[in-house]
Amino acid sequence: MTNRRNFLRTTGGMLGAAVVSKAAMGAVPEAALQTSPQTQPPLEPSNGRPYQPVVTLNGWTLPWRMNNGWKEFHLVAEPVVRELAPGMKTHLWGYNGQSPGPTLECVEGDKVRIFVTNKLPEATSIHWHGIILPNGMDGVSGLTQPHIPVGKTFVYEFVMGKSGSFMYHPHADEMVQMAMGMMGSIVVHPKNPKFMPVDRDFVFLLSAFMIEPGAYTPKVAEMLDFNLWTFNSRVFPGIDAMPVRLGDRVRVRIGNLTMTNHPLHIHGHHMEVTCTDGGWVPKSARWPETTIDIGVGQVRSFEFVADNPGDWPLHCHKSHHTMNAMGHNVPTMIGVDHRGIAEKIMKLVPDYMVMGERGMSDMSEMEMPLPENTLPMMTGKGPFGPIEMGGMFTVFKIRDGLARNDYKDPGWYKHPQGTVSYEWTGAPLATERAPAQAVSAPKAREFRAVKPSGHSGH
Ligand SMILES: [Cu+2]
Repeated sequence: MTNRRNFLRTTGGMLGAAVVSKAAMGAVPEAALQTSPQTQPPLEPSNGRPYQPVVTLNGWTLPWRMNNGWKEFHLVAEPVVRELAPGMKTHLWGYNGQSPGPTLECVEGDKVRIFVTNKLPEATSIHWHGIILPNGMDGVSGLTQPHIPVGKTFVYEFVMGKSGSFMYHPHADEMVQMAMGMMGSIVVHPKNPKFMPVDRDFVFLLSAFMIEPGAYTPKVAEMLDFNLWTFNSRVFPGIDAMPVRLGDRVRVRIGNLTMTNHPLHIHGHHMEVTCTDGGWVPKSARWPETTIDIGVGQVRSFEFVADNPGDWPLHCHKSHHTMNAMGHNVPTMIGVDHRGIAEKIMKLVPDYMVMGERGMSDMSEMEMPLPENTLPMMTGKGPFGPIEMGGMFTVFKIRDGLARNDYKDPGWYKHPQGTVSYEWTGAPLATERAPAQAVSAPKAREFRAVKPSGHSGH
């Protein structure tokens, strides 16, 4: 996929090996590589302080090595191919084979040394978003350091001072490099593993792309009109489900590197924001929510107790953000009877299809020829039929009896008898409506202002 002759590789199957030990002391550590877009199992720490590792949704954690008390990571900025969902591959820029890059996991107080090698066609740098560090390690090219030229490796050294969830992204030609998918998560675990413990801990980033139907590369100059809204550069149905054991305390850490806010909504549970990228929220300051708005450049971590079994969505509540590539100039055709017109057009264009006359649900089932490398607008199949979603949508699969570290998809929920919405098959229900008023002219029907009758006649 990419030219990486200078680096030894680890493959997806070898990621359990946490220590990159082959590189000689004093040399640059190996750059681990991941090409699978599937969620990788948590990377148990094999050295340093213990912690409960996170699971990166449709991603992975970067292995490290210990070197004289320093935790050493190696990030490689490079062009990557990312599958957004089965049926669509995109040409992005990322780190170590994927966009977003791997999650960096540390413990409060860790001394980290991060090697950053630039294999992009232009200069770059990395900003450690939310981490408090010496100014010269902040990664702002031109301001706090020279750009990392093409082909060169720079070293960042600092202490991960405060536990929480953070991000990393370029601070060089940011508009292009972030629009091309360059970003990653940083999780710093508390020194005391008993502080705010959870059973399942997920992390992912929000990003957005404008990729014209049939194209492979995002339009980097786009500002508002994105058509693919992603969790970790994946769209539903390509976003993995989050399996959760009944009764687990669950934490989800979400960072937003798009150009708009995203109100993330969960079903079946109440959650509380327990951490921001500024720090932990004191218990007395939390309140229950079902939707939390994640602003641009923010990280929010929420927690809930998974006490309600089932398949429960987690999705952005901006409805356009749960769609895949859609044309934004589609007129609303609801209620328009265009049977006669369709017949005439079909004489000229035999494949012509009329859309939207009864809503857009047809889109999720229709076998319409799409341009190559383009996903249907609404998709995903559930146990009861089409789910009619895309973009920022996934499901917590809360089940009794999962093993502690079991992240395998348990399949669809089997509802206990009598707990699923059902069709009314009894006698037709009489509908009482207000009696229609006799109105003579149609124009009077649409805009009728009724003035309050005053008492002036008395
Ligand atoms: Cu959204």
